[in-house]
Amino acid sequence: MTLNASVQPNSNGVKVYLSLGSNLGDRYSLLRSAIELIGRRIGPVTAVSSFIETKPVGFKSDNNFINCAICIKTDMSPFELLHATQQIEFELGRTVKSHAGVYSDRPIDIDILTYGNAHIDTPELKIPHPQMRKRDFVMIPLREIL
Ligand code: PH2
Ligand code: MG
Ligand code: MG
Repeated sequence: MTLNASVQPNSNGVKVYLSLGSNLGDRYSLLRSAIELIGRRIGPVTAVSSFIETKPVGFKSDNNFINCAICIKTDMSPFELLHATQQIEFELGRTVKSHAGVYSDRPIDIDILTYGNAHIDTPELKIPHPQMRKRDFVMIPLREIL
């Protein structure tokens, strides 16, 4: 994929904001492992928000989430980034993918919020994340690092 100047302002990569969540297993350590793998494989992590405990939104579960937001720089294209984050989810034990807004408990979820100022609308990937502004568990950590 060729990136135009508006999404790749300099050679240090595109600035990307990610939302991370976990509500199964050792939630803090899963988030820390995900951030470590993102830094090693995808690009430097330039900001990490506080980890906040949140009640599940959009589905019923007794397992609260830990959520955070991070900022990274990456040379990956949006789809390379999507596949790299999905690979990390898989390696950290994610087995079930959400379909059409039907959610379930998960050890790790990594969502792309924004990718530079790109707008992408495909079945596989939508950027900016269509639900992000409605979700406190996304926006509270995100505002902290913006
Ligand atoms: N993620 C969802 C659905 N609901 N609720 C909380 N509190 N935190 C999440 O990360 C979360 C959610 C879909 O990915
Ligand atoms: Mg999600
Ligand atoms: Mg997700």
